[in-house]
Amino acid sequence: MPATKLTKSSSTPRLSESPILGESTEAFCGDIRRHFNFTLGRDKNCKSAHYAYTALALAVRDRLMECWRNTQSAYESADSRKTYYLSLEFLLGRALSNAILNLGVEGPLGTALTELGVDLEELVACEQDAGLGNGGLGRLAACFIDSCATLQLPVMGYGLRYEYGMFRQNVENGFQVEEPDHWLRNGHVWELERPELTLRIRFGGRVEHYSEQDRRRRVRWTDTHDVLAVPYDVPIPGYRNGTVNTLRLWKAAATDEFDLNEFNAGDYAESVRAKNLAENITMVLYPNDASENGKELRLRQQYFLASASLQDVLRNWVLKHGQDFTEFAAKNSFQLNDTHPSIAVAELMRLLIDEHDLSWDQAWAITNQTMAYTNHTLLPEALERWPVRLFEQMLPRLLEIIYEINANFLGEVANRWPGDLDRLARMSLIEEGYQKQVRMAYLAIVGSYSVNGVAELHSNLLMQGLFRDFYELWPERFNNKTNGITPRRWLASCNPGLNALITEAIGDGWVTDLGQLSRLRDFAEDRAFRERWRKVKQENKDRLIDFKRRELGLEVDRFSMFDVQVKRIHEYKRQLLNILHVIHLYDRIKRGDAGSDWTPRCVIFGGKAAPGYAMAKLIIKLINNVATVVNRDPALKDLLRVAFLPNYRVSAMEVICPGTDLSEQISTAGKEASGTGNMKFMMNGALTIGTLDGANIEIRREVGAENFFLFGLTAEEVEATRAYYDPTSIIEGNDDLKRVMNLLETGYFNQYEPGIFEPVVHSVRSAYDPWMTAADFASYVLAQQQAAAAYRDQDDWTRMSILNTAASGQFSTDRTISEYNRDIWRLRPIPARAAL
Ligand code: 26Q
Repeated sequence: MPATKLTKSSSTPRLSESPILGESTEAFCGDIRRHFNFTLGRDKNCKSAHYAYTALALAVRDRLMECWRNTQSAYESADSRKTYYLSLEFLLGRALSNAILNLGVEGPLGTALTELGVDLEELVACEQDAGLGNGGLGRLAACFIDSCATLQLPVMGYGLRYEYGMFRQNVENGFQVEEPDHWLRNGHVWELERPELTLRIRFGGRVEHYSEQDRRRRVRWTDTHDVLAVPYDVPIPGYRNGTVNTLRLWKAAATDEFDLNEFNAGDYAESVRAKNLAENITMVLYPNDASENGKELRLRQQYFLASASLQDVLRNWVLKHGQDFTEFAAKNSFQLNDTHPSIAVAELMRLLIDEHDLSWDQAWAITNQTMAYTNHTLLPEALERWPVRLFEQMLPRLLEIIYEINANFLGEVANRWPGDLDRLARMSLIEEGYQKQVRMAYLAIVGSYSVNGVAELHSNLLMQGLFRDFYELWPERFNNKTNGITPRRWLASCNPGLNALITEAIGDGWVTDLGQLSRLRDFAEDRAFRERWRKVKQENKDRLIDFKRRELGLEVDRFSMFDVQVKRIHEYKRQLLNILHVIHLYDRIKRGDAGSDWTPRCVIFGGKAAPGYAMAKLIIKLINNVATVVNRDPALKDLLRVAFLPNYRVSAMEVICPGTDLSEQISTAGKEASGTGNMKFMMNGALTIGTLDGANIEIRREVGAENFFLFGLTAEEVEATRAYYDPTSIIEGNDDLKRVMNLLETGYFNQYEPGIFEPVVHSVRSAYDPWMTAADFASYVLAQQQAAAAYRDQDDWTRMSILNTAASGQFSTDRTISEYNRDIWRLRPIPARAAL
């Protein structure tokens, strides 16, 4: 009997006919019970919340499946243009509450859970964060695909399914200690393995050139060591619109040949080694977020993602259109999330030429009309370069192609600027020197029709600085797309109190049209509304206090100003400047300078340091040592508290940003490309203290200078000051800073750990301090005083808080994605519809 007969006794196969799932309380109750009892095989003796979570997640997932199928079939029959977002990182966080919100089933589901006697919040907390990213760039990718689904755009994400995500951070004796994040250990209900779509990725080997009877030159890449790419699909629901898009994550698996060939030859150990080498590719996320580290395995990951994703797209193309690629560029585009997947430029050329028989010129025209590149950093140390030698060994055919792209490109440059040899050397895709290297950013620019930065200042600095030569050659390629955040996760879901209050005031249209928040401006003038707003903020602060108590055992005054800096730990972000200010506050209290008008503060830090970044780790240690001294001093009780929250992650930010009063965005001007944490705080009604850097500039413009605490040198002033920067005389000339440095230099915060903070002190005193911490200290202290004074007038502070939320409409990724779509992708929205 054929398997398809299993469902219904009919002569036509009916297996794929799916029942419509109800969204009533009864339907949810029944399904959650069924999953608990039958899918998971649990009974009343099972006390673990984990299984209740899984049963609930499966019931919610069932409801996504139907929309998922309908969306894909709508895309299929529209035969529309599509975009593929290629990223080594998707920092998704938790999926359950987001799915519930986007499906719009909180009502019946809530009642069902009450009937079943389980607590939704407790179950939500059972889910491990999907930490498949480092920070801003990875979270941006997650917000982007949320907005694409909400805007019903046919966009698919392609990434890697790391076995271990971002490491877990513990703090021991003030030091960061990393622990592996085995996030899949208890199973992962939000993915579907698609083994039937497995692809083969080649590495190593050698290249043969030969001619066939038709005398066309052909290329054979042989003797390769192949790895399989197995896709896992994750559903990405839009907001209450029936659309569910796909995020496809690749897992590396060894081919059978490994086992057979080597095993038959009798070298068992060698065969296992080879198998491991293959499966290592997607074992772990690289945990550095700002410096390239040149590891061979990282290049393997990048090529693995690029090749698998492109092969997947080309396979679907050929299924539909055969080998006719005339319409390919009209129907497809690829957005490269930084240079990490930029080897895709060369890989698309290889696939089109070697596997699909196109000429060089045809292939180049397609590549150049389908690739688009987003840059996320100005730091020169973060620009990816790979040794030519590594390419020769790992990807010999791709190196040939890169050389040919470079030869053609340099021809174009020479034509435009005859005789300008310096320019040729500057712009070459190959950096000459003791060890030749491929410049990946240049490969991405040359291969793309669009190059963008992520905030206005950042895009301008790219055009005037880092990519100036390329901007002169192709000004039309360059554009700005200021980042955003999804208001579903970062307001509607993480801040239920504010969500309800805003919705009561202006209706719920803001969730998909965030500009409507501007209607809150009028409410800022309404005293009763302000009182309610303040109450919600206080409840959110109490939630944050609970979180701190749970994670840290720290008690704080619920009325103190919550002053928060959470982000990756990096010198350019200047957590050091913040802690210097904390030491200054401590010093003022101790010297009796805390009068009756003192504003009590709780200064909260959180963030991970790259495991190999010694200075960043030392800054964590300094924060913790200062916290110990401050928090145990009874003279400071309720005037000042300091907390380092360990293991900062997406789900922590969902509790932190609603409970924050003051948002610290204090990078050295010109260094933070955009920032997105700044937007999360603003949207949740925090005020910002910040420099004119990244998107801070646009935030300040939107909310008005009078509602933003500005300090510090501008990007231009930073560069102009460098040549004669003299921190020693700045310290000498500023009594506050002098006293702070003295406490540090006399080992006040490290009495039993002599000398450990010397590198920190040295960096502040260095004339070559790239981050110019001392230069901005005085104006930072002043801005902090203004913030403290403003906070004392709670009613007026609340007015400014409302104005911040009201002005945050620009910073929705719905706006960002609409701009990507208008200027770069040019996709038509496709409403999901039920399959016939
Ligand atoms: C590169 C090579 C080898 C290993 C790792 C890396 C690597 C990985 C991640 C380099 C950089 C990153 C991440 C960068 C990042 O998160 N940048 C941030 O992007 C945000 C979104 O655009 C901006 O808001 C931030 O300003 C920017 O710092």
